[in-house]
Parts: sequence; structure tokens; C-alpha cells
Amino acid sequence: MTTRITIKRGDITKEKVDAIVNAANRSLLGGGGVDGAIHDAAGPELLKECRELGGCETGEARITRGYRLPAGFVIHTVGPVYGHARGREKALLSNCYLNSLKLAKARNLKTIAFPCISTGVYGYPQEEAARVAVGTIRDFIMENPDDFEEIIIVTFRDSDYAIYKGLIKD
Ligand code: AR6
Repeated sequence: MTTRITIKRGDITKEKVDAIVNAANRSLLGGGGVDGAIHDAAGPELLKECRELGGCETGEARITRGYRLPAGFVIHTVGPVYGHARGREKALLSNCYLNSLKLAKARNLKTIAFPCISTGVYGYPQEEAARVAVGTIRDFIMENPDDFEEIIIVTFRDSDYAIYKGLIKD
């Protein structure tokens, strides 16, 4: 059975999956947007574990427990700030999705939910970012068809939901 890709609308902190992905910053010490929502819902133990990680470079990923979240784990990845990565934005954003999937696979996790990384505070154009996300996820599934049961994209904005639905229907 090959991996299912699902597009949802809503709050990623409510997802009952093996891991949710956080769009963090390089400090991994919390912030606004989805990062703030995840830390609020997970509770202070999450920040404590994040402090021990010592940060994360752009495009890389780190894993922690989920604490009070319904998700078992949080995979923290750092997207590029659009316009500040000297043309490497696309490659770095793709690495966020790929490295998160690799980390989850290494832990034998079967369900994972992503937010629209870099498209909020970090300013990545929504449609361009969605193409990178879907392309990277599809390439991963082609090479690893049975590793995940479900890969979910949780969109917060209606505009993102429409973009992803348009990309995924074919
Ligand atoms: N569930 C799902 N998606 C959400 C939620 C939520 N609860 N809340 C916001 N989004 P952003 P970035 C969407 O700004 O651009 C933080 O301060 C939001 O609508 O959270 O990667 C970090 O600490 C948008 O579509 O992340 C970094 O400093 C998407 O999540 C910086 O922001 C990403 O928006 C990272 O910026």
C-alpha cells in the first residue's frame, strides 16, 4: 500500500499523528505562528528539551517528544527566510521536508503532518512553497513507497488549502 497524501484545513496542534512538524527558527527556542501554537499546546517540557538541542541550521531537522500534544513527536525544522538565502531558498525549503521525512522514517513513524513551512513570517510565496513541498513529498514516496501510511499537509489559511487541493488532485 502506497503512502496517502491528505490536505487538511485547521490547527496542526490538534493532529493525532505520530509526528507533527514545526516551522521553527534556528534557536529552536520558540517564536510566533505555528511554532508558538505548538509550544503553547505541548507545554513547558517541550522548551526544556529544545534547549538541550543547541539549535538547528536552516533546512535541517531535529526531533523531540510531543508532551501534551496528541502527536507523539515534534520534528522541528527551520525554513529559509525568503529573499535572504542567496538563491538557495528552494533547495533549503525542500531539505526541510526531506530531512523531516528522513527523521520520521528512521524512528519508524507512520503518520506525519506538516504546516506550510516558511510561508508566514519567513515570507515564502505560498504557491511556490506548495510546489516545493508537494514535489519533495512525491519524490520521497516514489523512492520509499511503503514507509508512511499518511503524510498530511495542514493548511491554516483558506488560500493555502485551495493551492494544495489544486496541486494534489492530479
Ligand atoms: N496550525 C497550522 N498552521 C499554522 C498554525 C497552526 N496552529 N499557526 C500558523 N500556521 P509561520 P515561518 C501557519 O509564520 O514562515 C516563528 O516565529 C501560517 O498561517 O508560523 O516558517 C518561528 O519561530 C503559515 O501558513 O512560520 C520562526 O521565527 C505557516 O503556518 C518563524 O516564525 C507558517 O507560518 C518561522 O516562519
